[in-house]
Amino acid sequence: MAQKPPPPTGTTTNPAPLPVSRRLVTPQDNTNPHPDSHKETQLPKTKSQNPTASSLAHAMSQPDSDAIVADAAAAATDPSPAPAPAPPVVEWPEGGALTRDWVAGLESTLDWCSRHLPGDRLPAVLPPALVQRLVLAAAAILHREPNLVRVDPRPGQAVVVVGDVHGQLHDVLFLLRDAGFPSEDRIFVFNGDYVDRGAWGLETFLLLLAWKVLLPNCVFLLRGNHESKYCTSVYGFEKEVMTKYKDQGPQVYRKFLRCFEDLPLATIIAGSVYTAHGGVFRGTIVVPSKRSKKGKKGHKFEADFTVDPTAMKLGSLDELLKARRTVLDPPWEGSNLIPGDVLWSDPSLQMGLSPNKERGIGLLWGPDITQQFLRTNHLKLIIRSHEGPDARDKRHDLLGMDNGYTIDHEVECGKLITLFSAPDYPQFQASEERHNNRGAYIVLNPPDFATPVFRSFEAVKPRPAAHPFYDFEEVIDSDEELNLDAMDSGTSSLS
Ligand SMILES: [Mn+2]
Repeated sequence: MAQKPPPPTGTTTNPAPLPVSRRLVTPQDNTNPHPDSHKETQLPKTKSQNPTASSLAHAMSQPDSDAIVADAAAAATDPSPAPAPAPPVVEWPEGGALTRDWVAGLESTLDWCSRHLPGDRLPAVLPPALVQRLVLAAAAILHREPNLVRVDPRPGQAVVVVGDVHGQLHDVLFLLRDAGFPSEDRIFVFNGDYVDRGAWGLETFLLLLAWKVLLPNCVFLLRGNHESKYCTSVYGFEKEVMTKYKDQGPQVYRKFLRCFEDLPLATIIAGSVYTAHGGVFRGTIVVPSKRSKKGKKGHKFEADFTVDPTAMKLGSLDELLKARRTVLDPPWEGSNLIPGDVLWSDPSLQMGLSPNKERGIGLLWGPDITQQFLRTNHLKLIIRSHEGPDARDKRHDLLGMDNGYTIDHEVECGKLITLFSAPDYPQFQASEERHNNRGAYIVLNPPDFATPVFRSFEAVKPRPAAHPFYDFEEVIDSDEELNLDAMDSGTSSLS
């Protein structure tokens, strides 16, 4: 049961060669980010596109050499060459409902801003009122979802599962495009950790929220441990929002925190695949009440067992559904432990359930627990995220995250997979030596959805220049150790 899983290369589909769409994110290309756009995400014809940009795009889409020569000549005589025109201020669409064109426009605007605009000038293009309206619209939808969302694809729909993205906007743009964008054909399930570490957490999360509002039944956004007050105060997102939105920052940040509380915790896809950021969770311990110590006739008797608060059993899906997820920081003590377990736990090759001492919150669980969880719930796969190449460097029992995923447990009923979607992570590193990891996403295809197709991808390079929003040299060791005193345990204190 505890056998070491085979190396990933032997068990995966080789990632396809990078498609033409890589051009989406190369700097010289940003005037027309969708030259060969997927039909559902065609950008509206922009009025502001200058002749150089459109002829360049034309040349890039036409392999014919005469066309390139002709366009190059036209460009040479163009008196107003290159610099990309600033996008218009983003406004909520007339009529109130988001459209595909609007989301595609937002996407290219965010991409443009990340390349050409200092962060603190973002409000000129993305007004704080617009940001708050989008966050609130998404939060209203997320709030109505249960802790455990049942994702039931319609006939023909495939499901794309995505792991941590950590504010690496350009890699997310690439991933969405490479995987085919959310649509009637394609559901997306994101496993959390949208913000922190990377320089564009706000842009990344907003874009995903826009997709959620546009297609609430095709896009599912789960909570990661970084969608919390504590993590965002240490790993950059809070400072990012304050830097970009200045006076309006506190108000905008509060809206984001509220939205984090509304993010659901887990999905079950097509009845057979469980996904969550960290993983499985412990059951609620029921302490017998005084009343239950009385016999039927009211005679007191000594309970013939004692409850060991450290004894842990695997939780049920019913318990997961009943947990209270509206907490700024999932508590590591008390009676509401399920959210912290789901968001912070890690697999291990040691059998059983034990406290996750490295992290100070959540669990470690072994292959026997994976088997028990799959069998009890009639599942075939667990897809969790949460461990990047840095975390895996310290886990000597588990495989490295070089390809963006690992198969950690293979048991009778199925597999446990870790999926990480931020390539070349973290964006800011203190040492010259980078992990140079690839990111990955998983495609689950009908009819059974239980045979994952892995797609690994390289980071989009070069990344636009950006400043970190946290002291990355001091917090090298990511979230492995919590400062429990700094965490806001218990209920939301937001007004
Ligand atoms: Mn995480």
